Amino acid sequence: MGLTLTEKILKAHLVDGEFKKGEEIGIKIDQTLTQDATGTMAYLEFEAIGIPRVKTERSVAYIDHNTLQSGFENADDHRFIGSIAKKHGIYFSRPGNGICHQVHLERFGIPGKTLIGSDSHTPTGGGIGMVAIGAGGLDVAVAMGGGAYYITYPKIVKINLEGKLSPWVAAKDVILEVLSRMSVKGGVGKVIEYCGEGVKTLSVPERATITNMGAELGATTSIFPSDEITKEFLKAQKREDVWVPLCADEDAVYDEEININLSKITPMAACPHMPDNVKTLSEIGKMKIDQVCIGSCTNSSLQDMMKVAHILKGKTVNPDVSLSIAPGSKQVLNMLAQNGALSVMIDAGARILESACGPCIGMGQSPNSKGISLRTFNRNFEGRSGTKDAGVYLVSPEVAAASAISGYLTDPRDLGDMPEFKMPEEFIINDNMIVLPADEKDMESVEILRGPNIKPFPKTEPLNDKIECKCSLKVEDNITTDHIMPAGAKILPLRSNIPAISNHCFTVCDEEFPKRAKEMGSSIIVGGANYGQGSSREHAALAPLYLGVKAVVTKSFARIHRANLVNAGILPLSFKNEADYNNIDLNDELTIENLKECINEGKNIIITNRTKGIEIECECELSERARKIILAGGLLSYTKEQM
Ligand code: MIC
Ligand code: SF4
Repeated sequence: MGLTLTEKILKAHLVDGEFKKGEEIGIKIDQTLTQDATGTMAYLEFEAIGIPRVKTERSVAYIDHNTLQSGFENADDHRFIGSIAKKHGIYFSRPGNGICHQVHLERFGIPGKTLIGSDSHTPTGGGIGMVAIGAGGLDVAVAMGGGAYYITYPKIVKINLEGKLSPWVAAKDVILEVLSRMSVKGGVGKVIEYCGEGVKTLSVPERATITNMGAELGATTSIFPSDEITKEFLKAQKREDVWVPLCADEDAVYDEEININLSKITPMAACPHMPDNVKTLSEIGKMKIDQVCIGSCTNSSLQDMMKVAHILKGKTVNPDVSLSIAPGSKQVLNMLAQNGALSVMIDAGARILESACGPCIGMGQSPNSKGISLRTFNRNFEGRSGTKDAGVYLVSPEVAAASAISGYLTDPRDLGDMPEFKMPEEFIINDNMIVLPADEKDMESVEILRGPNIKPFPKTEPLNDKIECKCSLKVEDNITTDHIMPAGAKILPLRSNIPAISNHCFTVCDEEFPKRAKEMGSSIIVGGANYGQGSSREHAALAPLYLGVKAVVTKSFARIHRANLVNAGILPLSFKNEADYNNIDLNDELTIENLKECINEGKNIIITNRTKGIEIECECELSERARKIILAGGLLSYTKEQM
């Protein structure tokens, strides 16, 4: 029986477990990446593990999220990360060099290699045939130290692409189509593999847009084959030597198959407030807009920017619209500067932003009250833009640019003939914003520069046999990590300070939660389905840990967040019977007993609701390794125990 591409790469990296569907497998990690908003914590954890030099083939620390430096905190974090990278063998991508996923694809990604990153959009690397997975900072720290990364052997979904996209229809529309079919929880436990003739019609940046936004499906990752198009891209990056051809075996067996005819796709938008709330532009109809933001790790490649420049050429941004553009990397920005496209954008009235995440994570450019904002980004969760009542629509760069001119949601197909956008034969290569680590012999002398806002990892303790506490919060389905641990310009500078950031935990849902949880001392949270979807931020587990949360009981979890809860030593419990969601309310008194026995023997766990006088059965599916982590009180304690 043949293997899928994902299986081939996973098998070649297997270091622990049985290579069987549904089993937990440990894979060797070749490369890691971190960004600054999750990086400080990841490097504090790496320090705590105590390994002097990274054991990966390549580890890169990017600065791209917290670039709005309205106080000393972010700059201190950048300096800390720069110094720790230098000491421990990590490449350091300085602020200004670009968004981690865009730069990693350009300069470091290698087909057939494994990559984990402390950012949920790490699957961007699947665009060149890597198995690239988003993970919590602690998992990345362990992988930097040479430890395996553990996943459940995924189900593999084949998306068979036929035909070719029509003019003005974009890769963004392809992933929006996939989202509308599979939903934001349809990818949990799965890897999405793109196959078929249509693959050959898509460039590397287009493939990367699609794998990037596979994160919004909840998928473990997404991957394209490595073919002649991948080779040309790497050649233009002067990295042809790392190319290898890779594809699935002809007789590979998939768990699911989906057919998509590219020629039938039309321009679409994900409507507020979920990436799977997808409608065609004609379904949405005429809609006046206030803002357009172009950029983010999903759509900030040179190809995207050239299409935008073409549409803006000789025009003026509509007087009622604010247009911002953030090219994804220094390479992209520099090429736009050299070929004149940047001048076209400036001339049209675009507000050019630095090559960073920016508005995507609420770092500036929050829309006006009740504003309608079209964004080429990947997430439109309520409030993420920084304006709670704004309506954010996720669209392609083509739709975004055309609408910025007209002032209304506009179908770019109305623009007439689309010129051909060719990939350059050579990108401008200048890695002068990547600082190399110190040589091994000089490591000792590198001083780690710590700012006053950088506080240690919160204390954990081994699992108690009995939990007796109240329910401190009850939330509904599809709670995102942006609800649990909001981002934005005001809160992001506290990412290195868990005691301070925990005061903002869940405040989007309930202003009183941090105070209440602290007063309760220990507590349990109740959630709905797909709890913790979205980002990889382990702060969404570390802040509850700091606030005394012992267990989270839900209908179901998103993958990375569940792993982060286990890593933090918080019990992830699922209602055996979903209807029991209705049997726990805020402030109910709850007891769980015999925990150690239940965890050790894989038995279901009974929550006694003393307020209502009922018993609720919960499942706690944990691998052998996850059980040990929970019993030890989290991955950090477990890793130290192992050493
Ligand atoms: C995001 O897009 O939500 C982020 C900000 O990049 C996060 C990481 C973080 O919260 O720092 C992600 O996607 O993992
Ligand atoms: Fe940055 Fe937005 Fe991409 Fe997250 S999704 S890495 S915030 S650009």
